[in-house]
Amino acid sequence: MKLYHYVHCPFCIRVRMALGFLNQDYESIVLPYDDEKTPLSLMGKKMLPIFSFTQGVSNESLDIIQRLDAKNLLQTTETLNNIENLNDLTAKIGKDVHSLAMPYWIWTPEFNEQSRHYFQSKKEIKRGPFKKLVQEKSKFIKNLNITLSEVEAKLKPFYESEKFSLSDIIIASHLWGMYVVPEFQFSPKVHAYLQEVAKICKFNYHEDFWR
Ligand SMILES: N[C@@H](CCC(=O)N[C@@H](CS)C(=O)NCC(=O)O)C(=O)O
Repeated sequence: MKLYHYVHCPFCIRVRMALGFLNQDYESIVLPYDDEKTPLSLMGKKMLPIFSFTQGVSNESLDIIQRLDAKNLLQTTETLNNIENLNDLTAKIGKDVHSLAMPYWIWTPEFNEQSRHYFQSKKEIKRGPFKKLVQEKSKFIKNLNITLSEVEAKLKPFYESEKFSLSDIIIASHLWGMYVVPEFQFSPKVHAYLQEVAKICKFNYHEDFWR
């Protein structure tokens, strides 16, 4: 089984965390962000993650996890029943996290000059110049902290539950990016939650990031 992914991508990270939790071996293939040919030839669109099962290929993170978690060890069924609320929450988190993290992600070893230029030009169409995003950092941090205080209030100790589930993977995947943003600090409770989730999923954000 093969996972084609981008190291920074929260949707790809969902799958990596689920694979870690489920102790599934797989081949990790990190694609350069400007490689259009590989995803187009595998799936007909330029979008990762792509997961190649022994039978069939999929490129929707939640479809991949649903198939991997056939025994529902991640409470995938229950999580997918509540997916609209989680999608709203991750969209809200993603808006601020991406504006804050993207200008830093492009300087990590995942990118070279060409892929950095490709990524930045593409993302600036939607979000505006990265320089401006960095200048407006405090606005995004303020918004994110409001959202995170709402998340924190729902940790029991996992998201709305005493039991770890796919919901935690979905939320944590969107938050790792903040660990590369200077001047940002998670509250002690959210930081402890993320570290616990990482342990459960045998996931090391920095190890892969700075490789
Ligand atoms: N709904 C998809 C979303 C995946 C997605 O948005 N992937 C982004 C990276 S984070 C992508 O491949 N973007 C390609 C591009 O914009 O060139 C999933 O959950 O897997």
